[in-house]
Amino acid sequence: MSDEAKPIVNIIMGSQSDWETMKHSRDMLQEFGVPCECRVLSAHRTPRETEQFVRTAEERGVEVIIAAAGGAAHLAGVTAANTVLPVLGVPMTGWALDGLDALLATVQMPRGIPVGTLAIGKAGAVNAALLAISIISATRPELRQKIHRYREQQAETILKQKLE
Ligand code: RP5
Repeated sequence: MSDEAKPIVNIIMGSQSDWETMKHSRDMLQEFGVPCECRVLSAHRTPRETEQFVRTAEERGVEVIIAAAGGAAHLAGVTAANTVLPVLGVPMTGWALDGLDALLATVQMPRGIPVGTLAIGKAGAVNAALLAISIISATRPELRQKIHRYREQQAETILKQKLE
């Protein structure tokens, strides 16, 4: 899979201020060679454009959408309401409640419209990409192999760590 190929994963975020965190998601997808498209789209500030982008994702060949937002974070929920694709929500740290607000807003979806919610901030951004890769690897054995190698390398790194 090359970066030139059609995006399989979309990463959307409520503001450009989320990019510093969400580029870790993009970087992880790139590391696995998974084509993605990243956009700033807000549930509040650009509701019509968000809906249009999400509603057309399936026909564009997208298989997973990662949605990141901070504060009263509705983006992942609104995204999930407009597509049957798996939606992975990443809560962003914020000005007053340090991401707890976004975590609760993203994770507490009422029954019927699921959002898979990751951790707040960078860990969530990285893990959203890894989870997206796991999901799409169900039909891509070469990607499954890469996940196995990634896990092995990660374990080797940990086992090599020395304490002073
Ligand atoms: C949310 O509000 C965004 O996802 C961002 O995390 C937060 C702050 O946005 P800015 O005021 O920095 O644009 O919609």
